[in-house]
Amino acid sequence: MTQLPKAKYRKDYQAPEFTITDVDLTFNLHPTETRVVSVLKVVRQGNHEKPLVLDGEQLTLLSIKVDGVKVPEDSYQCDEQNLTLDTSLDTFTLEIENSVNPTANEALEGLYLAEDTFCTQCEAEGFRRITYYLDRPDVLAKFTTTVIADLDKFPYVLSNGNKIKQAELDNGKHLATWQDPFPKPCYLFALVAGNFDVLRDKFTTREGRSVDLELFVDKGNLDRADHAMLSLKNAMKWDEERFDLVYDLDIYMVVAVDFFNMGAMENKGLNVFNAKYVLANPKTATDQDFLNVESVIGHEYFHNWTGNRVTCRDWFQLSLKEGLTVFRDQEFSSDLGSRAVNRIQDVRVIRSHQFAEDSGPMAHPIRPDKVVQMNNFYTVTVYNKGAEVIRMIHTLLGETGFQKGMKLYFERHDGNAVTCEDFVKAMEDANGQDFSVFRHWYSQAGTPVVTVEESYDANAKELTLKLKQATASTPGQEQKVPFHIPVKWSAYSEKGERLSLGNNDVLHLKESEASFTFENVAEKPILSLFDNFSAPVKVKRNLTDDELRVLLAHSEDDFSRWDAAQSLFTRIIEKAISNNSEAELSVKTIQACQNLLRANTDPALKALALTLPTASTIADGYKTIPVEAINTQLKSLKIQLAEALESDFTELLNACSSNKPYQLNGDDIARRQLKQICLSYLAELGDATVGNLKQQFEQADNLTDQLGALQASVWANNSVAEPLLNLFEKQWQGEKLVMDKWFSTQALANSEQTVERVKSLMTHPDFSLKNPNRIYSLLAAFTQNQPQFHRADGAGYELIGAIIQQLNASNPQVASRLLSAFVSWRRYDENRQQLMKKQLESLRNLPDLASDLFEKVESCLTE
Ligand code: B3K
Ligand code: ZN
Repeated sequence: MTQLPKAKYRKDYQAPEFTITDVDLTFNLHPTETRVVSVLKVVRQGNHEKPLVLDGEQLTLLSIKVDGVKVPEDSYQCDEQNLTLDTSLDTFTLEIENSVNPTANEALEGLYLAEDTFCTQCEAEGFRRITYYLDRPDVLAKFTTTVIADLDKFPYVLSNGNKIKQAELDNGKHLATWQDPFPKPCYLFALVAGNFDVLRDKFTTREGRSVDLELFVDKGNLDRADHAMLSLKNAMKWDEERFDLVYDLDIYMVVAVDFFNMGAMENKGLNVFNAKYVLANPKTATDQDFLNVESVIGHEYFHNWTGNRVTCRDWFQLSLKEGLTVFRDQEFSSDLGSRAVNRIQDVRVIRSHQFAEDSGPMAHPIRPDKVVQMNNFYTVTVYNKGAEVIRMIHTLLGETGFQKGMKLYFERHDGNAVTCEDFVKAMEDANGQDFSVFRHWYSQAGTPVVTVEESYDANAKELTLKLKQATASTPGQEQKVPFHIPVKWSAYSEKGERLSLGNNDVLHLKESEASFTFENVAEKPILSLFDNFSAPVKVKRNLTDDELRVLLAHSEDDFSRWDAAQSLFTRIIEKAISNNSEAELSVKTIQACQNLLRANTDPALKALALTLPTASTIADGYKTIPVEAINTQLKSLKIQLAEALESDFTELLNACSSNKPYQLNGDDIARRQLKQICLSYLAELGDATVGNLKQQFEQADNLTDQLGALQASVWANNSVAEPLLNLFEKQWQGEKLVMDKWFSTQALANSEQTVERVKSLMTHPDFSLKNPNRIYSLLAAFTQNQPQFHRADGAGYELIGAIIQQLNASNPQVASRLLSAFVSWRRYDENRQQLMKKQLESLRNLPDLASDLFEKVESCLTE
């Protein structure tokens, strides 16, 4: 690092001085010296005679020509970040030749070669590692791309758009030329070259146009590609039906690769996917994997309109495409599967991860104001809280109003690079609404806390509800103004009958405090508030346990039923921690759980309601996180529930186990999920369940059941754990994606041996520090193991700290993800704080600290 990385501010946005209208790229692929020739049509936008400043990093410049004439060396400057060309021309053709080294590229950003596949990743700012360019999303150009490669090793050479030419060349090479008719920013550029098996299909749009669908997978993996293809066709159809959006090219390609930093990438017409979000068959993928494939395939497809056709003006606007597209993929999964289950899982992500981000030193609004390294802002805040904000707009406008807003948004902005403000404005204008208070969700970070006070006047038959909101300060935002918080509600009698108190089912809290009065209320009602998690807030409210049990049994909102169970469990744990006593499970709560298990309710909802809150969700309620106490109490509560409900669990386990062959459908998924919960409770009762676990492991015809038995036994420290781990390893060695689950299962075990075990697993033949999936499955999983990562002797911190140092040089993006585990360091006790701080400080002292890590370390250590 020659200079310290610098922050960029949203307020400093300036339109580009130049734009590029057409790009003609030629790649001569070579493992260590790929040549890139780029011919750009450049047009001046500003009035002044400013130089043209292109972005470029880690490139070797070979030549530069303007309008066909070589530029003399004194007319341009080239440093580590920019190529600056002095010119007074307003329109000209710029031809640049440079080379890159794809083999040396372990950061997996730009053009890289990994396991015999050339692949690119350009979002956010990776295109500048391919060639010199205006690497910003508000420069939209038409791309034509020619790729030349060895025919033998790389029979498929792909890029965006339609293939307009292909030819065999001398010396064993071949070429293909691709043309993308839609102007796009360079972050949507993609190139792939390799040898694949291809699954082909077609989709006919509602206009009757036929689209070729091609799915490229590693040789031998065709039997794992069907589900992704089916999901793609479902997504295309769903987007037509629900959002009135039709696909626009004649071909849609998806390539699955093994080396990828994230989940997938929505490059125009050529998605690149992490193989774990494509490959799935019952033996090698769990039910959750199948659902993830559907959701990520959907997500990337939906970007074609929300992201690609209408893109972001600058990277501060990332949530414009990500929040909206997550909302769309959530709705897709909910329309195709169980709405309640999807909603609950989405809320779990917010509560376990987003709330923590909002209360730490990296807290940022869904539209950040300040960024050092953009890759650090692909966060649960921008994505998932961003989707919650879109969902609130949907709640305010209803489906019809929301779709009216979407229509206007596309009418106004198709083909442009725009801002979050443009989106909100379209929603407002299409519906004649005023969102001035609502906009604060875009500008303010932090999680609002809503305090609820209720009073019932039996004489006047009046219920008064007083709501207050407050949001703690976050870095750079001392004072907060009130948010517009939609509060969806329903009301019940003590017996659980639904009461109707007026016809408005959403209250609007727009000030720091507001009162709502309900008249003609015959008896004191139990209000179910924030039904369907209608706003991403924390709620402080004094419901009695009896009232919570009524909501658990009777709320018509499945989310609220689940939430009531979570509140009951959280209370038990918090009480035990504050009294320094054992968790106390009351007879009435046992009864309530038993009633739920015996009720005629969706088995998946039963499973979710009986899943205890995560350690990180509980931790969120504390200023200083009591690591040991949380985990001791969670364990004790789990054992007590297992003992109290043993016969119900056993009965349900048997009822849910079937001899029918595996099928992927909602009912069977739900049944397997409930079975797994029963098994995980029963496993806590010691070796009594050994038979069940071993039996299920051995007889399973699918990975969901097999892995379920393995996890239950390992996490309950059962005596069959080691034998099953060995069997699993023997069966799946070499199957990388399956072995990832074997790594995670061990990394998540709450055992004093886990740190040592993780260290020794790093030498396993299936592990590699070069592959992000392996790092996530073993090391990132380990950081989620609260008691073991946060071991009081610091062994967990040392292990991960050392890995981050190592990855700083090779793959800073992945290193930065691991660093997230240290970001909340001030929330721990003094001893742990010192140990975590030590790791942060030694990172800060690294001579070549990557900007990704620099940004997080600095914000962590700032007083
Ligand atoms: N847009 C990509 C994420 C790119 C991340 C760059 N560090 C995937 C997605 O959200 O669809
Ligand atoms: Zn996305």
